[in-house]
Amino acid sequence: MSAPPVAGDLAAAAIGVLDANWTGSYTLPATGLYPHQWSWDSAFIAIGLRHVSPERAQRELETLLMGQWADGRIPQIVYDVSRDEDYSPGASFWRSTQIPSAPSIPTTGLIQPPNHAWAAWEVHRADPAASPARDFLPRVYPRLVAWHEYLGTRRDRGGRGLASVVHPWESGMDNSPLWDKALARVPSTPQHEILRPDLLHADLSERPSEKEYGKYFWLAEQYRDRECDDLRGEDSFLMEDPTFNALWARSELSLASIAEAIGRDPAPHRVRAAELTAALGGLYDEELGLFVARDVIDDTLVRKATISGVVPLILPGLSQAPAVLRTVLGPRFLGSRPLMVPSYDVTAEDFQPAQYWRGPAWFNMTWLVIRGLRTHGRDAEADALSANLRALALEHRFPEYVDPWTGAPHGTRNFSWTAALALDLATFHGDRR
Ligand code: 2M8
Repeated sequence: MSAPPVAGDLAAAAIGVLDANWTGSYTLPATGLYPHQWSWDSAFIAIGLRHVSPERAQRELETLLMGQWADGRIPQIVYDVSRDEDYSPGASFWRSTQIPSAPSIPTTGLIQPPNHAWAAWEVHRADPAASPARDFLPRVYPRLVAWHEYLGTRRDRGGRGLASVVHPWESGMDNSPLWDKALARVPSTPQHEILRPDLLHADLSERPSEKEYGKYFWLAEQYRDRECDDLRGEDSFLMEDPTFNALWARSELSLASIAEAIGRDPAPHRVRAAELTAALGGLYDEELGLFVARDVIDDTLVRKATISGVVPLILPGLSQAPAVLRTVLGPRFLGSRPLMVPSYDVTAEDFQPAQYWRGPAWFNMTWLVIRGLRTHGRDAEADALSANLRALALEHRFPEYVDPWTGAPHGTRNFSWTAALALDLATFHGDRR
């Protein structure tokens, strides 16, 4: 099956970015700021790449899976050691190859949100004839099952059937206001020198602060020093995040489809998806009308309205969907008439329209909200967001994130998931299902 036609200029420009960032076996998130392979970036990238070359999209995911650990975890970053000076913390910080359960390729010990099985299924669907020829699904299925098993066995630290993240980086939303209270307990004095090569590529005002970086390094050191073993040592940061767990549930539904396609039993995956969807109810905040994070260490809910709390809309059969739809369309988010979905409640006192995960609109999160709106029959709103996302991506050279109202670009440019997801929305079967 050949890829469907996509809107001319945008498709050409997006493919240009993906080609420029392609290393031959995976795609860099951005050539300067992010010089290695990132986990959830690669899954979003594969969702766009499938329209250009399903084989390349398969390769993207399979290269990432080469970094999988024996315990099933898919690491946050798979390092290119030739560029170890260009990003910190690098391979020399993690020393993962000295850990028995880690692979021979250097990686971080942390993880990122589990959108991979969802991406694998979308990649397969883009070319259902060629995919079996390469045995794509039978090859990735056991690895994706092991990944989800890792989450279920090693990361259900709260005992409520949800996975916890042990570091803000694991959420993908590094300095989200959801982590502020928990981070207040974390020292900002790591042993390791805090290097900031990221500041060569983005202004400090658009990146986490020095103090936040101190805490990130401190937490990373603690985890590294216990050989990234989840079952030993104490956690200083342990949070249940709505988007992380919603992506896990969505990916379980995709694992069910994959299982069915290769003659395996889909039922356990459907059961787990339903259990996760039900368990998310424990993060629901009735008053705010969305999901919030739980601090597992002091067993409190962090009652802040962030985009993470509306992403569970990607789940069919979400009982809270009517209220969450009202919230995302209301004054805290789309009711303020932004061009894309702000990452944080625009009515909050500490909302910042240009500061990383504390207000700006992100292309991956807006793409997830578009999918959520379509899942619950809100096509008109999804169409409007999709049009804005595509226009802003092209106009500003595929920025990392934008001011929600003006669309002013921030962070790095020629950012891969922005290109991939804009490309996905520009294709017929990317935006409508
Ligand atoms: C950002 O996170 C990295 C650490 O993983 C960083 O700030 O250096 C986040 O936006 C994250 O979601 C993303 O996966 C990563 C690479 O694009 O960059």
